[in-house]
Amino acid sequence: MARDNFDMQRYLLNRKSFIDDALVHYLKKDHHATSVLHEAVCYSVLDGGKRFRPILTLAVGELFGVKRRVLLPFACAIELIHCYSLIHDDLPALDNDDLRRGKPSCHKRFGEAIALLAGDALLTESFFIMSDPRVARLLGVPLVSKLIREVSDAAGIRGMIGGQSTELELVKGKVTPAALEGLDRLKTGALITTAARVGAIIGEAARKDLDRVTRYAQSLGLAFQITDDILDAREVSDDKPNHTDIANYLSVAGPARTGERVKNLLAECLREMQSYGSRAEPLREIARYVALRTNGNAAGDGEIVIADEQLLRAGPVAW
Ligand code: GRG
Repeated sequence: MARDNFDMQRYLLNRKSFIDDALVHYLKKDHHATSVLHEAVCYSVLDGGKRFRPILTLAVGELFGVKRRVLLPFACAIELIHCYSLIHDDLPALDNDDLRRGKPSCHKRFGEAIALLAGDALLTESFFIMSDPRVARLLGVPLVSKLIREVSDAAGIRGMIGGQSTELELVKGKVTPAALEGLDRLKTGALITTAARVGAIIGEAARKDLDRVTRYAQSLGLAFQITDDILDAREVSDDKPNHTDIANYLSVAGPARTGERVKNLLAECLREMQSYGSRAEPLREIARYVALRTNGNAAGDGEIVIADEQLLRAGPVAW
């Protein structure tokens, strides 16, 4: 598929700034919560983050002809859920990370109690946004109810939280790549898959299209987590010494199999988008970006290069 006329960098900047403006709007202080809680919420959401999930919602929605502003409440709600998961994941009881998005993590900056509450507030706020009566008037109550159910399913015990709790029970040395895939599909994949599906559901995509988008996003979500593991492996030796205890796809499957798996996942993403022609170019580029973001950035011990000559010729995309 020709890619010469598609400017990915511009596309991402444009969509990111659209999402960022909407997030500022949604996080306006229209309540009586303490200033410090509001500050912690804004600190953890604004000024950082690729906005990968909401951009995915926009890209899929636009594929099915939906206007961006109609997609925004759900795109932003999913980003807030993602931001809450990062705050809680960084807490000492879980990953114990001091840094997030290049600055002190929420609990390092505001203390654990406020970080817990900021995460809780963001999760709840996402449902406040999705259940806004103005959204229901625009999309209709049955559709909104279906979408809220979809997001709850992915964010909760059946999805992200379920995956995270499985990870806590991993027994080092007994983990297989297949078991890790199952876990990653929930922990990271469920929210990414829902971000894509929400765009298709709002666009009233036909069953076969929704299935294609679902398969695309499942492969994308898994590739996202595996490439995150590769990127993470570089940091372990630097400022994340406690991460050496955590099994991930790279540590269990090894560099060669990991690179091969990511390449296959990229191929699956591209295959699912084949029938949409140039209209799906943003989704194809997003998949290429995810799969190839480790190129030239391989983990300390292994050369993991997921070659794609076409993309390398086009130059790296900063996101
Ligand atoms: C503790 C509630 C809770 C959930 C835990 C998804 C998850 C489960 C925690 C997030 C922590 C984490 C490091 C997950 C692995 C992959 C991932 C989601 C990385 C960060 O996502 P990016 O790269 O981050 O989209 P930005 O900063 O760009 O938004």
